[in-house]
Amino acid sequence: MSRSDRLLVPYLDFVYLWQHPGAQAVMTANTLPLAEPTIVRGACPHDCPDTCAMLVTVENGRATRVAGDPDHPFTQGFLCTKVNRYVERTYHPDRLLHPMRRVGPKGSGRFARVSWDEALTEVAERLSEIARSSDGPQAILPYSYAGTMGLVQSSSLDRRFFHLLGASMLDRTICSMAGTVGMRMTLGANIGADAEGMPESDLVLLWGTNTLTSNPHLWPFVLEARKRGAPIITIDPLRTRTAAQCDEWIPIRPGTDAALALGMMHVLFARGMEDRDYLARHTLGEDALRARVREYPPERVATITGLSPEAIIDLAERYGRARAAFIRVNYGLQRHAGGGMAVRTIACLPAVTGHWRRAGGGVQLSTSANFQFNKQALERPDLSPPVRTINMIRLGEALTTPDAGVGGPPVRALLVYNSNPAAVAPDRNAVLRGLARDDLFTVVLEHFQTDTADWADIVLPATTQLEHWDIHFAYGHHYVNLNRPSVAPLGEAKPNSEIFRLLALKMGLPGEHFAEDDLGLIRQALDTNAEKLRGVTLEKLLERGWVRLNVPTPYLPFAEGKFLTPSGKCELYSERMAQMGLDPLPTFTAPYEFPENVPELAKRYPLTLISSPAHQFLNTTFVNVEALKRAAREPECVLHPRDAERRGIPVGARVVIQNDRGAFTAVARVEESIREGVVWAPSIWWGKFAADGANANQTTSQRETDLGHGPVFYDNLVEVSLAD
Ligand SMILES: Nc1nc2c(c(=O)[nH]1)N[C@H]1C(S)=C(S)[C@@H](COP(=O)(O)OP(=O)(O)OC[C@H]3O[C@@H](n4cnc5c(=O)[nH]c(N)nc54)[C@H](O)[C@@H]3O)O[C@H]1N2
Ligand SMILES: Nc1nc2c(c(=O)[nH]1)N[C@H]1C(S)=C(S)[C@@H](COP(=O)(O)OP(=O)(O)OC[C@H]3O[C@@H](n4cnc5c(=O)[nH]c(N)nc54)[C@H](O)[C@@H]3O)O[C@H]1N2
Ligand SMILES: [Mo]
Repeated sequence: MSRSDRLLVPYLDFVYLWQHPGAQAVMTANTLPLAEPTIVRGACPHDCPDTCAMLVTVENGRATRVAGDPDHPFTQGFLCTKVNRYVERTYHPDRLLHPMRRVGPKGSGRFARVSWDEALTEVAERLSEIARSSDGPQAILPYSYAGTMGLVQSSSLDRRFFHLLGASMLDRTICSMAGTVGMRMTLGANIGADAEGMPESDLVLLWGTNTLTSNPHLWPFVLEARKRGAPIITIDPLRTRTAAQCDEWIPIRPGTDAALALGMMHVLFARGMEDRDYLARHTLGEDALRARVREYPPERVATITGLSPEAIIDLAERYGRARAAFIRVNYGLQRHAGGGMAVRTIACLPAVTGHWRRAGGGVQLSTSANFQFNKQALERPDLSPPVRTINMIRLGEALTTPDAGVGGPPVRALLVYNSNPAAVAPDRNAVLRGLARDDLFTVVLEHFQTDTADWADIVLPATTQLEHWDIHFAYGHHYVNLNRPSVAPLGEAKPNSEIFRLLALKMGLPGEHFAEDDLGLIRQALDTNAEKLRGVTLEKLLERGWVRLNVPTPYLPFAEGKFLTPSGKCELYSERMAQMGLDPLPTFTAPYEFPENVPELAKRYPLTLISSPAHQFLNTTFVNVEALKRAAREPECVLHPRDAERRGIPVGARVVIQNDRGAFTAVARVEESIREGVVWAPSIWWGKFAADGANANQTTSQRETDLGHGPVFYDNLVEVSLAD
């Protein structure tokens, strides 16, 4: 059997299986157990820029190995620490395999098995009752994020279901919106330089990103650039494992990146290092920007950023001398009050120096806006009546003090899928108070009994990526990936799409909106005239697993200007921001909890807590995979030796990290790998795995960023003290 035949067999099986749902047992028994191992092409579903092409080995109907596709230009044949454990995660003894109904008090985690029919009937009845009540359907709130980034399992029939119901909308802001809007205001869309051009770069800035942890498949491109002579610099308050591998670490104070970028532009203009031709042709507001950056001389920027004036000048000069500097920003640096402005300000740099002209030059936060799938057809927003929108980062408020925040009826039903809000949402104490409400009906679609599932009334078992179809965009490269199922659903698990199909049927919603099967939905996503999707067909995806967007390699989006803003220029000055009542020019916006601006608070809580991703976890996914949990040891925090000494905290001591919002405990590590005044708590732990049941989000706030209504997870003052 050729390799492609071996790829085809499970595909045909599953086409058949999906068209004949009752045939599952027969199919599994008769056709899947091929004598020789079969390799099925899949895609990693996780919320990560890399969206890997995965090869799944199946033997006797069981997945035995996952590997990176060596042919995929970005994945390059390897998977990360976490996804290498995907088989272990899939067959984990704790997988949820059948629907369950709560039998103990709320939050007790006591459940009893029920049939799908019982579970769906109960959900349908409760939702119908709420929709008919005087509170109306807006008392129902979906809560989902990117547990899987596949379009079919994250934003297709689920959306249609809630739209037809007239449920409240959810503003999905928890990660990327501040930076996304910052990019839109400046470049016109959240797109940027192509990682595949990075080898041509002569200077790489990893700015607010822990590449080796959060975007590891970029690393080979970083190394290639370095091999050809480019210095690699990390700008981060922590000397992360990435910073440790770089040529230089610039330990900036949290939340001050815009000031650094303004200071760099000050030096660039003062030294005449700008590209006048690029500025004249392709930007709007050059004179206003020149005037603005005059307010940010290196001495002032040094005070704000905690760096020396020399370091700022040196960085600016190196940036100015480079011909094609590649700035990789990521979402870490935008989790502060001024996150949108910070990303926007950094995004002005390559227009000042004209680096966009050359391969390897420019800035990348994301590539996602290039993937212009037909989302209208998939999600059908037109089916919804006008309804309120609730910001997902303010779930605590929405559940506990509806009048103070969102207005409208109280939230009486919460349907959670692809997310674990009881652990990931800020101000966890408020969230848990909300989830504990006896009058709240909570349904959780999950793989595992997470912190959130513990609060459910009904738990529904969902399939993993090995068990369902999907199609994927990416936010760190330019390839569409297809995911084929490689094994039959475990136990009674069902894909999210199927669960919403069945629920719609139970509730008597118009069947025509739920008629397509999952492959039909994939076809719909691809059914578009969008230029960049030209040539990306299901046939090619089935054959190869992935297809490059219709863009050159490397893709130079702004080599000749053609920005996607209203003016068609890089908007150094943004009229749209002026209309929003914001500063139309790049500026430094201090964090909410910037010590010198809040001296009283800073006296009690002098340290800034950064709770960015642990290497072994993907948000809260994989925390329950034994090997990874063991590698991450236990909830820890890293303190600078002087901060530890001042508090009498020895290495290995158990400490309490707290502020007025809440507290959690961790074991102290004391290292020079962090700026003084900053604490790092690798995250996101499941509360239930911690001795005190708490995690870092006990201390984070529900406040919003300047742009995009995003979260401010790292804009967070705390004190650390010895636990008794
Ligand atoms: N292993 C792993 N990979 C992941 C994830 C995960 O949980 N685990 N999460 C995925 C998700 S959802 C996302 S959004 C991406 C996030 O990708 P990244 O943004 O790369 O990840 P973070 O670790 O959140 O942030 C990167 C770094 O920003 C630094 N930082 C914090 N505040 C500031 C600041 O004000 N200025 C500067 N310059 N640096 C700052 C932190 O110290 C951290 O080292 O990663 C994805 N990849
Ligand atoms: N303190 C702090 N908090 C943070 C962050 C931080 O850095 N610090 N990072 C923030 C960021 S960037 C993000 S993106 C959010 C992430 O928050 P979430 O999107 O909630 O991410 P996860 O915690 O990984 O939870 C995803 C859940 O979806 C489930 N899941 C996966 N696939 C499927 C499926 O096909 N069907 C169903 N029904 N379920 C599925 C997984 O089992 C998992 O429990 O967290 C945010 N919270
Ligand atoms: Mo994220």
